[in-house]
Amino acid sequence: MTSQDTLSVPHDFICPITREIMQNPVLLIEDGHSYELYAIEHWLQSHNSSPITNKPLDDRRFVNNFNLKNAIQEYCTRQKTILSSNQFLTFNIRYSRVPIAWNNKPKLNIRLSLLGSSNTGKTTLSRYLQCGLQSNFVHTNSSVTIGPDLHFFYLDQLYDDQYVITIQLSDIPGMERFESCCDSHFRNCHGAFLITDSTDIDTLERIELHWYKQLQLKGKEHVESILVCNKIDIFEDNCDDNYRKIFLERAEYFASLHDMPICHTSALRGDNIQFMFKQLIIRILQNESLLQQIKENSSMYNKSLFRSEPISPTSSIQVLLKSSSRQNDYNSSSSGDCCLFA
Ligand SMILES: Nc1nc2c(ncn2[C@@H]2O[C@H](COP(=O)(O)OP(=O)(O)O)[C@@H](O)[C@H]2O)c(=O)[nH]1
Ligand SMILES: [Mg+2]
Repeated sequence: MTSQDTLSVPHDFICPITREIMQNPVLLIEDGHSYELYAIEHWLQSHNSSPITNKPLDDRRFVNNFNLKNAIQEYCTRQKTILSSNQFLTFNIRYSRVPIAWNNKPKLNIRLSLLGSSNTGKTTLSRYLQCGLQSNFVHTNSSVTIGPDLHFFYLDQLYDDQYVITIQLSDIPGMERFESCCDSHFRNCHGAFLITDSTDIDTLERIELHWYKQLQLKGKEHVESILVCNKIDIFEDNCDDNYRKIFLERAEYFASLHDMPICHTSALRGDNIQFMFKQLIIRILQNESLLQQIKENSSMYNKSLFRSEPISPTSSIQVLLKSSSRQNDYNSSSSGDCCLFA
């Protein structure tokens, strides 16, 4: 730690002589204060007084202060974790294979679902993440989602300096007649995006009355969610003030009632899409019981699925492969990677 870091550390952890965090604190018996070992030794070579009170010393003995040393070590470890997680927070979401250099690292697999009525923009949001704004693919290929579509991403920063975070995103059909095939996605997901079309208040009502309830009923106990108000571009330009006020008040009420953030997105313009994913992922990683489950699932998963040779393509992986030429344009840094994740 640099001396700049000492500005916010507890006063007792700083040596009165060196003004730095102590590594080997010793207690000078007579004045009752602790000092860095080498500093007090050096001081006593030329002084016969306490460095703090300046009073003459009758007893120049000192002893190790083990309690203080443990407290300082704990503090430094905590600080290190915070610093490394801040570095982690700069992550971007990549739609490609995990880099070859990370093949042997432990993986944590987070499962996310896009939930909401048809036509709210779920598929477009997911496609935006895959392709960015670079291609017309985002808007021209939109068709009704029939079965759950799976897409696989990873984060380009290691979590806790060691884990590769992989993301499995399920794009669930909004039509209720297809819902029965989606129960396992409700059951398994760690986080859900509750998607509304902000120009259509009925889609917010469907979140309140149906999608959120289904998630509570069928999903994990600690599942995290975010309310997404999509199509904010039309909302801003084409909806009248009165409608906007009613929609926003109702959305904010629902979100605060269930303690979830709101995210306003435009899949057309690309507004806030990386941000909404990042927010949900961070909430999941900060949720201790979810993180524990993810670690437990992933340790089995790492053993069975992560191998250096590619896994034989399933239908969902074929979806990924079909758009690989575009994804390579978007994630040019991913060239030369070799391991598929599922
Ligand atoms: N203006 C605008 N149109 C959008 C936006 N998101 C999606 N759409 C359009 O809304 C329609 C339905 O989108 P889609 O992703 O298929 O919805 P899904 O049924 O929820 O998967 C498509 O025509 C999209 O191009 C958006 O943010 N703004
Ligand atoms: Mg769809």
